[in-house]
Amino acid sequence: MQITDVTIRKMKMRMKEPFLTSFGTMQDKQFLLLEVHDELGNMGWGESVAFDAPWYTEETVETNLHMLRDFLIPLLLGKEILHPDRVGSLFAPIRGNNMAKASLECAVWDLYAKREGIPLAEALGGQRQRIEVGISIGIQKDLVDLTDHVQRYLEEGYKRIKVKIKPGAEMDILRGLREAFPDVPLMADANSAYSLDDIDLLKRLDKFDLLMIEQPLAHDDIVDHAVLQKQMKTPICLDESIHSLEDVRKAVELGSTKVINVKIGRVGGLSEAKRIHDYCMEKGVPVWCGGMLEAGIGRAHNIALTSLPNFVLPGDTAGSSRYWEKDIIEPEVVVEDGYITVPTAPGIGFTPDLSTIEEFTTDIWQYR
Ligand code: OSB
Ligand code: MG
Repeated sequence: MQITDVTIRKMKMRMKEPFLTSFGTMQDKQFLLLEVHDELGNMGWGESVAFDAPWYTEETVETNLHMLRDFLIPLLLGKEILHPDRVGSLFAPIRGNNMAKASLECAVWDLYAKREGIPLAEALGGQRQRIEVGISIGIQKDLVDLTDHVQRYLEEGYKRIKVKIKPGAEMDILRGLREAFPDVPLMADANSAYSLDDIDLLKRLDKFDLLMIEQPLAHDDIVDHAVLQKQMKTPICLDESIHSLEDVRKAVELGSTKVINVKIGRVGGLSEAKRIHDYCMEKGVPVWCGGMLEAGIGRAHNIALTSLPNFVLPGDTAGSSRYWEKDIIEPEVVVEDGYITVPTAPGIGFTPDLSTIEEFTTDIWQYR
């Protein structure tokens, strides 16, 4: 197949509720949507998960635009592509910028699956008909508010609760939640807010019987996490530190992590995500699919990936209504009894809702 043209849309969508983490607050979400076409008139969609500001990784909406326009799209246009797994090698001369690469690679995967007439999940080797989902709850005003949120999401069926923590806002929160919900699968995500100076405090979190603690230490560390893991019972899960299969291999060999949060954008695309999945499965390391507050297109790619067999823990891919008044796909992503049904239509299996997409588009560029 050949990619003959690419459209980039800059989008702005307001989330129903602001999302607070140890690194900041998000509510008005700006992101890029990509549409690729082939020589036969097929179409594929991708969504960049880069945020406005470089507080999660160094990429932003603007750096993605620059990379796509000046490097990645020119490398892709007009090339004969036998399989989406080959897109990564076309991008190999460009260092880093994984979210930009992933947005385009995911669009090629969608297009490829549509061309083959099969669901994206099947194209990736997925086997599940439905996936189990959890929810990630941002930092709230107080414990009462947080407890209300947890209660509501449990009633909606979510299978696992993740809460954000930061220094000084962890002990009381986790103790309070454990008292209110003694048996709920619970985990905490620190988004790199601690250091080894906090090791005594982190060790005391063991008593809350958490499923795991996500990225407690620096965003670029795998060495200190190994030191911490040796002294903590709670499994450490790496998020920010993982950008490739090589990162996973080193972290697993060092003993820095017992669980991997796979985010398609952070690792540069679905092909690398699948390689990480396969390696972890062989090593007996469970994985789950993280989230980046995606709109429907990104969410659809996450669902397809999560259908692979070693995604054995509930991911952060919540239903559309958790984030948006109106999502950009039809039908919207629905969570029932804690599960999302993996679509069976070709490609991502959801239809982009063009009028809603237009409503939230603030800029548009075309390349051919
Ligand atoms: O660390 O997993 C994270 C949101 C934005 C940036 C980083 C993270 C998150 C989440 C929310 O935890 C996941 C989601 O609901 O999409
Ligand atoms: Mg995280």
